[in-house]
Amino acid sequence: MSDAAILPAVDFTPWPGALADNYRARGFWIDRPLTDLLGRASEPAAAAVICGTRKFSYAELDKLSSRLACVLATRGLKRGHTALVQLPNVAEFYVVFFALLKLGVAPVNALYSHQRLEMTAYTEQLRPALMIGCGRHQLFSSREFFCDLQVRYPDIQLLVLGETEFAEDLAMLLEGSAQATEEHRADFLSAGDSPPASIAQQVAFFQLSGGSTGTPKLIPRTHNDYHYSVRRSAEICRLSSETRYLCALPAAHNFPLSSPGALGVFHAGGTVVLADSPEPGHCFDLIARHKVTMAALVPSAVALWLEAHHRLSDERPLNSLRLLQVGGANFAESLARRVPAELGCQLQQVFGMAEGLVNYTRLDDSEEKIFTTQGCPMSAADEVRVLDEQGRPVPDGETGLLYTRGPYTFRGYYRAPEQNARVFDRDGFYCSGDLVQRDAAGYLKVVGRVKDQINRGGEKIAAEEVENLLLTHRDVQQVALVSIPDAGLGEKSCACVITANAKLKPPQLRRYLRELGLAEFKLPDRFQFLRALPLTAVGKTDKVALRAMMKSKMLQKKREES
Ligand code: OOB
Repeated sequence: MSDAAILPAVDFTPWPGALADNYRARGFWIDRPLTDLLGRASEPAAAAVICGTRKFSYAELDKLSSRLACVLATRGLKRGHTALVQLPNVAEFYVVFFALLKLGVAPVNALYSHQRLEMTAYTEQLRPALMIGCGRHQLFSSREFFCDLQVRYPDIQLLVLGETEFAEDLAMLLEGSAQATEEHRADFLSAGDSPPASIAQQVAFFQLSGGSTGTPKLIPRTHNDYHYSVRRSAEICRLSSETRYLCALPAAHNFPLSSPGALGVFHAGGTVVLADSPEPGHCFDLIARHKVTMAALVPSAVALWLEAHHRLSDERPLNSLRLLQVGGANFAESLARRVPAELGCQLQQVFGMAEGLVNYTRLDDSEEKIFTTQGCPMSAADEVRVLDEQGRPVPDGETGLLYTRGPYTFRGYYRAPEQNARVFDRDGFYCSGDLVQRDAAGYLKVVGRVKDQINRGGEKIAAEEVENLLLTHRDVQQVALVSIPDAGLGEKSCACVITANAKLKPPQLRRYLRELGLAEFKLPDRFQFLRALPLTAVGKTDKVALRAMMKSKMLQKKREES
């Protein structure tokens, strides 16, 4: 790869020079591209990914991603471009991811649950040169969605994978590209290549923010920062070539991608076993069949696993499972205690964010630490401040807002100066909006949040995004979206609506949002019609009071029902 080819790059907010030097001097940033992670397996024939009945070795994953990089290069894709990708949990997700990394095209990996509205918003922000979808998804089962987009963005190209009418079959697409791959060798990186260090300082891809604003935000992640977080996570979780990791959460999410996730497993030379969903019957079967040693779940899925496991007679499908990671949302201590006792494996709590900072309980921590905290930062270079509303540090054990900066915590959302001014302080610390307590050893407990977000079983919903959409309905005068407690998911969403139309009913509003193209998980679980919204002293909607009102209404309803 020549130096001239690396000049174009996606813009992002870099780390200040002194910090970057520090991270490099301490060996956190090693100036290697993420494509490196694929090339490390000492056994190229070993299984990298198992997807249904298909098995892909490291050598195959490398070869297929190089060939796809070549096909895309012949279609005009090149370094500095971006791509919007939406694939379910299939091996092609990793083939595409590495192909784009090799080419220097920075992807956003949208969730499979995202619909027209989210995909359009990402397109508007990113202006991708390429969109990759799955023919099984509603959006890509016909050309309609893409043709609409093309009117506004005529240069965007489309690649739909799968076996439907409009889709291209990946195997066929790559067949015959072997010769061309050799010819285009100079256009892309191969696993194990040693490109100029400047590549590693660039944006590799974008993570999605859970968000608390009207539009979803993109998080640029550089090769250096992500490579480090993957290596360090793999070390903390003691991954090896023996690791067989069940990926049952959406593959694009930061947790199953890098904490240590599939990339950590590739780094260690182990095997990723893909599952469509965390549904226990399906997962237990995969665990038993492929002797899975490790899995990552959100708390609501753990509850389902415990329940399903309890119902088994004397089968022991989880025999091979050594470690269960749980993160993404508040995990009740009572459930945490049941994991080792009932599932027979070790528990690790993970408190992380797509923006960067990830905390882990360590494998040799006391049970008390593992059951009652969400771990401590993975890196010695992670700086965490717990501050009160005036920005003053709070004493250990007291509740405050989490601020952080470090070698893998981003420095700014993509092209969002206003939001960046709100969430970063003068020292470049990012405020995650979480309320935490820190103990003397640096372990954190997550006790609440100030960000206007609903955490629905680990899936994040920005209240403002749904509120803004509901306000476009002609019968909605005012609206506030708040969380309500839910036994299964931890939280669900409730839209409190003021309307003059006494005939307005929840199904109409739900249908309205669905027709706007909003992802299903963001549709309010409940609608509550009110005469007025409670206000704070400064006249803003008092969501604390509203949440309390909704909670008591629900309790009352439950009492009436029983
Ligand atoms: C993970 O990432 P995101 O970006 O989907 O969500 C981050 C937010 C955190 O700010 C916090 O509000 C919440 O999700 N969260 C937790 C938690 N882990 C995340 N709240 C309570 N307890 C936990 N253990 O969710 C994520 C990214 C990497 C690894 C793990 C989770």
